[in-house]
Amino acid sequence: MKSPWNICLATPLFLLLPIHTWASPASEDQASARYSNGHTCVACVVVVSVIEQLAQVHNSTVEASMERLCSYLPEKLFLKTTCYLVIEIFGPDLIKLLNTDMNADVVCHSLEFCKQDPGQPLCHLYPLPKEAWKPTLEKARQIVKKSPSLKHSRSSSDICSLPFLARICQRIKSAIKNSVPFKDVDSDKYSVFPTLRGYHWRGRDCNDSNKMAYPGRRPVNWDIHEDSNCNGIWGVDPKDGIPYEKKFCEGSQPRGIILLGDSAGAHFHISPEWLTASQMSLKSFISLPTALTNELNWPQLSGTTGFLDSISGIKENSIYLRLRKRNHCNHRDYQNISRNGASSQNLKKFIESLSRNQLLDHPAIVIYAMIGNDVCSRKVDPVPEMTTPEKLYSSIMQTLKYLNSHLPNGSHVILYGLPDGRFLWDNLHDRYYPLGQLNKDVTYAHFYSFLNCLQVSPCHGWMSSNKTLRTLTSERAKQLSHTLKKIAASKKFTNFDLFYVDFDFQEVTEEWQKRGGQPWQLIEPVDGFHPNEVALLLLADRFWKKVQLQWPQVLGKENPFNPQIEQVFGDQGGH
Ligand SMILES: *[C@@H]1O[C@H](CO)[C@@H](O)[C@H](O)[C@H]1NC(C)=O
Ligand SMILES: *[C@@H]1O[C@H](CO)[C@@H](O)[C@H](O)[C@H]1NC(C)=O
Ligand SMILES: *[C@@H]1O[C@H](CO)[C@@H](O)[C@H](O)[C@H]1NC(C)=O
Ligand SMILES: *[C@@H]1O[C@H](CO)[C@@H](O)[C@H](O)[C@H]1NC(C)=O
Ligand SMILES: CC(=O)N[C@H]1CO[C@H](CO)[C@@H](O)[C@@H]1O
Repeated sequence: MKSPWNICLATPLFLLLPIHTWASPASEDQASARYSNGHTCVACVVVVSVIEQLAQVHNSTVEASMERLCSYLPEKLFLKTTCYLVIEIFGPDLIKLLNTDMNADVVCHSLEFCKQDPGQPLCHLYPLPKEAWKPTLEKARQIVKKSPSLKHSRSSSDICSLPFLARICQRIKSAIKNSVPFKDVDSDKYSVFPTLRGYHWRGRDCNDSNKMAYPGRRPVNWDIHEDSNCNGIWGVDPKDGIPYEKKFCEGSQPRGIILLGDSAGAHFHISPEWLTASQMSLKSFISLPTALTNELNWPQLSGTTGFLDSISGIKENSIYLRLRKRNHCNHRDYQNISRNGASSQNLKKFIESLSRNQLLDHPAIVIYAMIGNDVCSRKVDPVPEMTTPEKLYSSIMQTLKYLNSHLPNGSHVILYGLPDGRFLWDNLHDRYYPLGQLNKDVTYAHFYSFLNCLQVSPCHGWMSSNKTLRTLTSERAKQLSHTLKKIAASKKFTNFDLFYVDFDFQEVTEEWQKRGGQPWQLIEPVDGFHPNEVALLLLADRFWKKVQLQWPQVLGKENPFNPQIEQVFGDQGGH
């Protein structure tokens, strides 16, 4: 759930090695150097594996395989250019090493992308080579030493510091910055630009020259002249002179949906095609530039605020789309306030980006879903890092007070519990990891232990072969869920009512199995951690059904004018 790790792992391209250096969150702990080294190592092993496997799949030379990888990458964000540059730098070493049958672990250690610190264990993804590790590595080092290629690799832990690449890094950074025109993404809340936390994250702004027009507000003057709430309904019915907004929406109790979530809520996803040599083609990387500018989240497809039809072929819709279907006056009224790495403890740092005016706006449904980071950490001993029930209690009360002073009266807040993440290990540990499928040599158990060894796992507690630890993590998650449940049952707030729902992955798994699926198919294959799109949509479905049954007032009534709205306004201008 921590973004830099994720971004690095996402990169069957060298270019992205540098990205973590500016995508890092503010975690300034002392181990952050090791953390960053860990990412570099993961990225190196992934990239070298992909090159090696492309050569195997196409029965080609290492050189041809590097060329092939670069040729698949899009031009955008200088991905292709950088790829060619990087093979220029590292290609000669890679060719020699891979031609002497060194595997990705050995290659990355000999190029010093991976380092074994004194007193630390040796971290490797693949099973250790048959001959002893030390002589093999020594042999590899000799090969690299004799190599005519640049001496840069000695300090390659941050590729951006290579003189050669510094300029490119700069250009990529500014390219990313410049793709957010006009508006400052931090101060401004709605946007007409899809990524960099634009409308993939919140309802699209409908009038850029009017700051007072935004999704979710109560209409100004019944939107006779313009669409002040961006729901696509405005103007006057020429037949009777009644404003459409009044005719169709008055008394329909419009409401928005706001998610306070973590990377699961934002729908974190690394496409397995980016690292599966056997399926790799030009098409594989089309979505990469967009994904990178969204911090590898796909909120437009997420379970809560997603608005695109799912590509997974599943018919369930996001909660936003359901609310919109129920009452077309809710069109565009969604906000994700989700962050990779978010937890109850750091939510206060970004909850201010929630945008709701108590006096001017419609009520909102706020879903609080911090489903992992309170018990997940990458540390060797994750237990002391976990949020305690006491700490959770006080930070949730703070959050709720904040919400009470920002949400319009009549809002609803729903607290999600934490899942029991033991399903990860139980369903994945003996399955092959994407990089291990070709040669049947790397399972998720290997992958997890590689991440734990490097201390970059998004959730050491659950992604671990240590059963005691997995159980401890689940126990803490259960205590935290219990705390949330207790708060929901006992606390009252003036501007919203408060509910609790379990994060019941078991139910979702059962539903999926009823449809003929397997539990492992609900987990993101590359990170082996996040619920995938299907899981998120099934969860949204469970959520919707529970709420409809127990607290129908949260969802509001079906708007009888929906067919007329469709007739007059069509698709209401997109989301
Ligand atoms: C792979 O390529 C080599 C040399 O081009 C050739 O001798 C060999 O038969 C090929 N193997 C397969 C499985 O195609
Ligand atoms: C956008 O807002 C401006 C300023 O309020 C207004 O003059 C204009 O008509 C609006 N445009 C549309 C398309 O509603
Ligand atoms: C909020 O609305 C409820 C009715 O929905 C009303 O009883 C209550 O007085 C309102 N509270 C405030 C602070 O306006
Ligand atoms: C397993 O985890 C527990 C709890 O963190 C720890 O006390 C124990 O030493 C671990 N066992 C091994 C073999 O690492
Ligand atoms: C929490 C969070 O990241 N919210 C973002 C949602 O999107 C807006 C812009 O569209 C950002 O400014 C927020 O930071």
